[in-house]
Amino acid sequence: MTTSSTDATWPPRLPADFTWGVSTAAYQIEGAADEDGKGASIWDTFVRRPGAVRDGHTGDVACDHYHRFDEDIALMGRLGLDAYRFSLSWPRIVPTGAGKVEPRGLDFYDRLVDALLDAGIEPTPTLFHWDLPQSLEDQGGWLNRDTAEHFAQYAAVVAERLGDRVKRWITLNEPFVHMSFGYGFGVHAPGRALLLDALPAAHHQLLGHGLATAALRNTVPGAQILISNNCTPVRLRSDARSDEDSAAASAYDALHNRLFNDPLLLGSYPDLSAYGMPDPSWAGVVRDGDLATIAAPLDGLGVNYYNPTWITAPADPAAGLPFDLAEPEEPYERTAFGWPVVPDGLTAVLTGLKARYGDALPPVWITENGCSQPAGLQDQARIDYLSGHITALARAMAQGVDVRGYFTWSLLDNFEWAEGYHQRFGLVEVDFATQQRTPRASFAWYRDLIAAQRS
Ligand code: IFM
Repeated sequence: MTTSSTDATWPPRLPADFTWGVSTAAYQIEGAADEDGKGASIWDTFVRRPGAVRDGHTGDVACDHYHRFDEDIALMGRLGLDAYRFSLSWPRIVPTGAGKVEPRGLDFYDRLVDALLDAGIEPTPTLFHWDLPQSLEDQGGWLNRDTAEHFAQYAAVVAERLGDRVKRWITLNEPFVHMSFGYGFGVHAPGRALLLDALPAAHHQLLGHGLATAALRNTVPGAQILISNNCTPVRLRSDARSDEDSAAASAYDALHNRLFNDPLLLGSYPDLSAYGMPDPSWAGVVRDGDLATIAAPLDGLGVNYYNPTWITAPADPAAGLPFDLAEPEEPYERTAFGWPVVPDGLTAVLTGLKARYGDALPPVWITENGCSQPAGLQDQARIDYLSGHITALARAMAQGVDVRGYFTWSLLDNFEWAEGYHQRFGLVEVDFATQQRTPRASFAWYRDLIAAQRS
């Protein structure tokens, strides 16, 4: 196996039944945005807003995976994957989000699941990866409690159709990012800049998770149910350690990490007093019984990790948020996106989860980790990124964290939200003009790593 990892512990020896996978999402790869009865999603709408996405890129065609999934599964077969994490497009299955089901949408996922199983790859669908049906957004989206109920009904529909073959399910992808980027700052769909008034979108997503979990358990005997949270270790600059800075870091941790992990694993919300919560509006959002629904037992916690977040006290405390985002002073390597490469942040996230939740922490799955790098087939920087992070997760396992699987983001270069096609996360390069797929050096590296783990 070729790797340039300088870590003496490379390659780590992970358990024989450790799951190796890749991750994708529907809007980022499928294309076929208006095909076979699919309804519009908030991303179909948002990409048409002038200036919303770099260079006006859209996911209309993306990787054309809808028509080329056989070719993509063949690539997965060459990698020797155990599992494939993808997302189901809610508006492809229930075009207006509630009510009438589109059989052609279900047929697509039926074919995809069968093809994966034929290739010996375990399908691991995510029910919601940010492409809310536009009709539901027109009624308030995740700010409207009814969306949680509709989500559970949609979960029941897909469980009924796929549950005889799909056993591992992920309800939501990164509800923090959807709440903050989509409803808080408006840089993702649905493009609403509500700041703290976005908080109900957190609760309603979590409620939707809890209701969908019940629906899946009713329909799929032995279902394994996860949720994928974006987790970040919160760090202070070494030159900024005042009490105010520490308070700001704690407030950020509460918003990014604990707002989503505590209700799932402890059945309570963290202290949000730095945000003026609870206030009457929040109290009206969280109703009796909701937290018990949200805290229904999970079979696994999905962790998506990319980098730590540096925080300082707000320069202007009256400006609205109790923290400012900061830059680290350390000269970390950066991905093409500009994100610092900090593998030990993954060890910190995992051991931090164990320290906070103890026995309440179910087995953990790294459901996303990867990096954007410049176009080109020789992507040694990606190999270094991945080997560093896999070493970091092995270190957390050595410290007692039960990690069951690792899914690289991503199989293919794809539509990277507000960045359009400018950020390339793929083990496989995609020429978007021809749809030609060409495996990169990291593809062979990941294939060899998986084979070596099994030998
Ligand atoms: O592409 C995204 C994905 O949709 C969610 N997690 C982070 C990835 C990289 O930004």
